[in-house]
Amino acid sequence: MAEFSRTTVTAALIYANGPIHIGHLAGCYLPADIYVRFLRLQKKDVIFVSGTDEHGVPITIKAQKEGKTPQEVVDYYYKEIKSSFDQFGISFDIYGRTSDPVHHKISQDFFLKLYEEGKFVEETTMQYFDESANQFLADRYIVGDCPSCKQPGAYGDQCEKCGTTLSPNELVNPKSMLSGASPVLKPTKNWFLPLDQWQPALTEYIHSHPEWKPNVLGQVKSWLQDGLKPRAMTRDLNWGVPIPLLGTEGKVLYVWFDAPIGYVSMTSQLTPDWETYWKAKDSRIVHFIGKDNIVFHCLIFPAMCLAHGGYQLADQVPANEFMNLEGEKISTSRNWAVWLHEYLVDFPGKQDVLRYALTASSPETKDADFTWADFQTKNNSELVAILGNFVNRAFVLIDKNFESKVPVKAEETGLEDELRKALVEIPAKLDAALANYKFRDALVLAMEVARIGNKYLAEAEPWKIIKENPAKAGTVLNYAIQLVAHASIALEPFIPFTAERLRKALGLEDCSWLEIANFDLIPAGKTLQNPGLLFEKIEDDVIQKQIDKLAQSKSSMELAKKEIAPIKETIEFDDFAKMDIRVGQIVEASKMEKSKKLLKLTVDDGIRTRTILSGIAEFFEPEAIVGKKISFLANLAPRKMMGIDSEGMILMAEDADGSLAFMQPSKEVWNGATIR
Ligand code: B3M
Ligand code: ZN
Repeated sequence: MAEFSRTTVTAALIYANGPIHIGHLAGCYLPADIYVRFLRLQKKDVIFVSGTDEHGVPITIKAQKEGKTPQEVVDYYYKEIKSSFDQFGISFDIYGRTSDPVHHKISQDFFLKLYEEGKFVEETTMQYFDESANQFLADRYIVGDCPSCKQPGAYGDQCEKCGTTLSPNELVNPKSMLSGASPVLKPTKNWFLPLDQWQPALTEYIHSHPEWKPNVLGQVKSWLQDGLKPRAMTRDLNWGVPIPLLGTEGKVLYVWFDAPIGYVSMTSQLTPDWETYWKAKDSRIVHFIGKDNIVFHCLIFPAMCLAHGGYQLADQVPANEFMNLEGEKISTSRNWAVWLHEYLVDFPGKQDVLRYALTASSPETKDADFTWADFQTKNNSELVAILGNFVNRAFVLIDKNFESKVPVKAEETGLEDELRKALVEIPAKLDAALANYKFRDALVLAMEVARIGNKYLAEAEPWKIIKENPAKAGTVLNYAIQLVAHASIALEPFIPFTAERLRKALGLEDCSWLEIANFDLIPAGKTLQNPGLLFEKIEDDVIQKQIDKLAQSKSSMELAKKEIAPIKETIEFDDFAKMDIRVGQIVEASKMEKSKKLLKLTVDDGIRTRTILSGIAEFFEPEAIVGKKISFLANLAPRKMMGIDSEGMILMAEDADGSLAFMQPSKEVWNGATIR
């Protein structure tokens, strides 16, 4: 491997359209952070760059759903996402945003250079257009059946069921996400990057990296095998980086064009030396991403960089597979997720526990599964029982018997040779695992330090020998403290909050990775500050609460899936016109004796008041609905119920859970207004 002078580590720019969950953390941010912390401990020159992706259809769709502007959506989630990352100790050197003017400028310059050098193909193509919304339907604005797996619900850019990358024109039965209507084709001009022309160079690039993970190479090679096609780098949309050319109103750069340039623009906000980190031959670039972003980082962005010239291509793209939750795919829409902001409320101060559990079952080579039971076991049987127990015993015994000062090494117990032998093997192995992006293995190796310590104390039993041979007990505790120090370094990348507490307790504030090679890190006589219990047991009821929370998501989903009644048989307009539906106002309401269901309402219909009996008593208190504007069928033949004439029918919507809602006018209208 070539020698590199510096490393640029990026973690995917997540869309700023929702909060983050454990899948995001496990998929890309945690491994990236572990890797960066490892390099920093080695005193390597490294920068860690990430931020939010604030463009593209995912943002505008969210904005439409929430009745907000795209800017409002990204402003809100940028803050929320950044704060979650901060609290979990994801130690970015810069966390930027693609809506930043600096980013707009750098991506426009990138585009212009390609444009001026004739690297794009301008093409007018027929694109789907929603006539009622007056908008072209790029990417996720269009859904249909996947041409590959035939399943419905595939998006214009990708089928999430089978993973195939698509273009809108390939969808079978396309429908607009905006109106549900079948879209029409309309001509529009866009700029395409002829990926086909870059295929030979990309093939060579990929073949020069046989060390990449099989899951990454697999996807990339299958793309190359299918043959790359030109891909539009612009979109007919009004949210994004404007195309820096005249006469392109209503068009922006494709979000996957500007987003990876975001890594560069964010670097430029971090250091005036930004070009070195991206262009110097001795700079190494590593992209941490999830598996759904592989093609963009391994083929499309490299093609852009080759077309532009001057940029280094990524040396590694250690993409992870997905983290599932309790055996099912994490899903935002189904609320099947563990949200970081909720975890922080439910488990305050326990960020390291989640970091630990997620790393221990990281989806490095295949999809993995997070379960609450496993989380509890990882905490109780490993963090508490091994690391916490070992550290606590060492500090408490030194507090009690040696006035909190590290005792000197004197007579040994006979166990020390084996201990040293076991420890000596760890640094090189740990180094290799981390350098090769094997974070699960690395965590096991780092924990091995604590395991060795725990076993040593259990076998040497200093609490027993302290009476008759304090010097020997002192030796054991000196060894134990050295092991605590080693653990604090080895575990730093994984559980940095705990590691910091340990280093503070030991007074080992500035330490580097290489020191792990010397055994004695803490001199005898040094005063220690007992850090207290590092971890606490997590009880069953706490875990049960989380499981119940998920069960609730599931049951509300099931309710929502409750069958939607089929549409009734077609009627003529005349049939509809026979119904006289009006706006009225409830002026009185009371319970009907002997009826659980019925309320007796007096409704002002604009002409007079009339009595309507309505089966809504289970859902509304009479006092609460007096004064409400409602819709009712005014010309329904009167019906006698429980001795009272009911003159009409209140219109109600029935929700998935069976609850009812009044149909109310969206603005104040007069009583008696007709509804048609
Ligand atoms: N925003 C997709 C995602 O959040 C996209 C990543 C961009 S990385 C340059 O998964
Ligand atoms: Zn499919």
